[in-house]
This record gives sequence, C-alpha cells and structure tokens, in this order.
Amino acid sequence: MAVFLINPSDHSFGTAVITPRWLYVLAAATPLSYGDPVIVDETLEALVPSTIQSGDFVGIGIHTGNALRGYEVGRLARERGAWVVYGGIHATLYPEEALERGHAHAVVKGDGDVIWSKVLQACMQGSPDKLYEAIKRFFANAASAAAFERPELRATFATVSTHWLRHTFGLHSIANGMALATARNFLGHKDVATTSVYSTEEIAQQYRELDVFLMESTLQDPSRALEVEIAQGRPKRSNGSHPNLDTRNLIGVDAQT
Ligand code: B12
Repeated sequence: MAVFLINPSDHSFGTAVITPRWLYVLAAATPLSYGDPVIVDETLEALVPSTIQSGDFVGIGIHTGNALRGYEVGRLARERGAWVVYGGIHATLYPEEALERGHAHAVVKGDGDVIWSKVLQACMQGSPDKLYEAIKRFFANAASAAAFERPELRATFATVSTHWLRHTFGLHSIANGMALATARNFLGHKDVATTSVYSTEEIAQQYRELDVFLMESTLQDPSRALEVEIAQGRPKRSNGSHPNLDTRNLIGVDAQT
C-alpha cells in the first residue's frame, strides 16, 4: 500500500524543468503510517504503470496544460485498482471534469495539505467523498480559531463563508481605485448598481473607523475636543457640551446604505 504523487507530463526531458512544489507539500502532509510517498515527476521520467498496485493511493496534481495527461494517468491507475485522487488548480476549477474524464474517486478543491490525511483515511476505509472542499474547511477552521480568540464575535464567525472572499475583493479593489465597471466585470455582476454596494460599504467602514479614531482622541485628550469638532465640521452645543461623535450625521451619507 503505497502513496504515489504524480506530476503528469506528456514529455519527459530527463532533467527538472519546473518540478512543482505541491509534490513536496503533499509528501510532507502524508502521515508517517503510509510510508514515504513515491514521487513521480513525469517531466523527468514517465510513470511506469506496473509500479502501481491494487489498493495504492495515487494523487495527481493538474493545471490546465497537463490535465489531459493527468486524466490518462488516472485511468491507468484506476485500472490497476488504485485509489485515484486529483488536486491542483485545474481540478479546483473543474472538479466534475476530473471525476468524469480522469476516473477520479475523489477531487480536492484548494489546498490539499490541510485535508490530504483525511482523504487518504477515507480511501483506506473504502468510502471517500467525491469532493473535498479544502478552502471551505480551512475557512471553517480559521473561523473557529478566531471565535475562540474573540468569543464576543462567535455569532459572526459562525456565519463564515468563502463568499467573504468576494466581498473582500470587492471592497479592497474599489477602495484602491478600481473603476466600478471593472470591478463589476471581475465580480460578474449584471448591473453596476450591485457592485456599487461595495463602494458604499467601504465608505461606511472608513466612517466607522474615523468615528472610533475621533472618539479615542477625545477620550485620551479632552483638550482635542475642539480639534475633533472642527474635523467633523459641526458646532459645539450652546451649553458647551460635546455632541455625540457620529460622523454619519456630519458627512451627509447614511452609513447603512
Ligand atoms: C509559482 C508559479 C509558477 C512557477 C512554478 C515554479 C515551480 N517550480 O513550480 C513558474 C513561474 C515556473 C510558473 C510557470 C507557469 N505557470 Co504558474 N503559477 C505559479 C503560482 C504563482 C504558484 C503555484 C505554486 O507553486 N503554489 C504553491 C503550491 C504548494 O501550491 P499549489 O500548486 O496550488 O498546490 C496546492 C493545491 O493546488 C493542492 N494540490 C495541487 N496538486 C494536488 C494534487 C493532489 C492529489 C491534491 C490532493 C492536492 C493538490 O494542494 C497543494 C498544496 O496545498 C500559481 C498561482 C497561484 N497563486 O497558485 C501560478 C499558476 C499555477 N501558473 C499558471 C500558468 C498558466 C503557468 C504557465 C503555463 C505560464 C506560461 N504561459 O508559461 C507556466 C506553466 C509551467 C508548467 N509547465 O507547469 C496558472 C495556471 C492556470 C491553469 N488554469 O492551469 C496559475 C494558476 C496562475 C494564474 N492564475 O493564471 N508558474
């Protein structure tokens, strides 16, 4: 029962051209109980199919350029009775293709190292899932670690989703000057009005940060209250007290929109 990690290539040059790093990352993530993985980089030397035995585990990493050879390797391995698992950018983008054309038992989307031992174990038990979403698992793990650190935000972290990456992209790209129309194209929105939510939210966030900053400045140094009011552009009350610091009233933009 051996673990094979295979970088497929139609051409074997006999010298390392671009040996990919995932081979070694996954090798390091392979539990010791499975022994040292057999690394096959077909840009160096073609796979010898007869080295694969029934019950072995064959991990194949594909990008678009070597996917077809990868599927061929998967077919060969499956015919020999091995468990066939795909990963890599192409399998992440098109997992169903690896299942249909690559004869996969399972496909890993995203970072394989965080889930590899579980996939091997499931194959060993004879019941792997078809799809392992490593990115979602990674997010879920990070969220529970964050909730442990910040119990007051537990409810928020419970709603964590990889969809947040889209929001982050939308907020940051627009905040850094990307045109709304360009961001719309990247995000695949039909209407730029949908994309504009991100620009509004970014402004709102900046206001919230400004509020906190101004509040802290006043608390730390009351003599700066006047400075704060000038920055906010609103007058002191007639009794000399300071109004609540709420920039939403000042800047004329509703932070909730
Ligand atoms: C570094 C890099 C290069 C380096 C590679 C150096 C090397 N020795 O490997 C160089 C500059 C040479 C390069 C060249 C090319 N690259 Co490049 N490259 C990258 C980059 C930035 C990082 C890849 C990497 O090493 N990541 C670190 C490793 C550890 O992670 P990983 O490969 O993602 O593997 C993880 C998961 O995918 C998964 N996984 C991977 N395989 C497997 C297998 C199994 C069984 C499992 C379970 C999991 C699994 O687990 C791994 C660990 O977590 C990516 C973009 C990116 N940010 O991912 C583009 C990227 C991979 N490259 C890309 C392209 C197009 C190319 C070129 C074709 C460019 C060109 N026109 O020449 C060439 C192809 C080279 C070749 N023959 O393979 C595209 C691929 C797109 C696609 N659909 O296939 C990417 C995604 C960039 C992009 N967004 O367009 N590249």
